[in-house]
Amino acid sequence: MTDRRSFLRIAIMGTASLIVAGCDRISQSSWGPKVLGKAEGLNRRVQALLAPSSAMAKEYTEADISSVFHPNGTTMPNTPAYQTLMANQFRDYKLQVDGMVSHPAMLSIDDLKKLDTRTQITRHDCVEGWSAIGKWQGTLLSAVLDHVGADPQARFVVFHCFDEMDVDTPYYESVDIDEARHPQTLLAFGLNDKPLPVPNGAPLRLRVGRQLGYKQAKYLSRIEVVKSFDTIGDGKGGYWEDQGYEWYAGI
Ligand SMILES: Nc1nc2c(c(=O)[nH]1)N[C@H]1C(S)=C(S)[C@@H](COP(=O)(O)O)O[C@H]1N2
Ligand SMILES: [Mo]
Repeated sequence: MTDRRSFLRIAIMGTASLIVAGCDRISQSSWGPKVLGKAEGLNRRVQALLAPSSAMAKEYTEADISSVFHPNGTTMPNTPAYQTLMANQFRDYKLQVDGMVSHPAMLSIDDLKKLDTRTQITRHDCVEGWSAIGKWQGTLLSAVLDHVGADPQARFVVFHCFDEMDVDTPYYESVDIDEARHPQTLLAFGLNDKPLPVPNGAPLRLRVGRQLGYKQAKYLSRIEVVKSFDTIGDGKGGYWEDQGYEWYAGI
């Protein structure tokens, strides 16, 4: 089983790295979305066999923590809303939580700290071919979903970010409810025992232990509980997915 598992994993990662050259726009070329589309079907089917929804991502020790957690993608959102919050050290920050919930809420970092929190040392893998191990501290997303009374009929959680990739196109991502309620899925406010630094997504970002780098949305402004993401962005569930990346980015 172990051999078969690692063989499949290598096969998947090989396919993924051949066709996904990085967090750039190569996938906008005409062959990109087509090839990715095929690989996604395979990846999702194989992944479903390998990783039941309760499988845990590997956790590491303090000794494994990378000395520098390389920042990538946006490292300083340039929107006025973000700049204003940053100027006041995010004291006025509130995460908006809405969509299919019975009690929409605006949650400060202190509010989030009062819900169930967790610290975990996990590895981040970017499709550009680098990894880093960090110690994340955050609130369980499942605790937030319970707090706002998420509708059991909902299927996805969408993460809206402060940074714009193009004019009026903020970064966004999504995960399904299983991934959202997984015990290693955090809204992280701390990295390596310090408040989350701006380059890594201050004041709050998503950490999903079992997914690739681009799923780990930084600079969260709002999370939205939905039944489908048809009306969000171009309807593929994330900024990079709209450019042709896979929505299911399991590692
Ligand atoms: N809001 C936002 N989230 C984002 C990105 C981004 O550009 N904007 N880049 C993604 C990518 S491709 C990676 S690899 C990770 C990088 O996280 P880091 O800066 O902490 O290394 O953030 C992801 N989340
Ligand atoms: Mo990435």
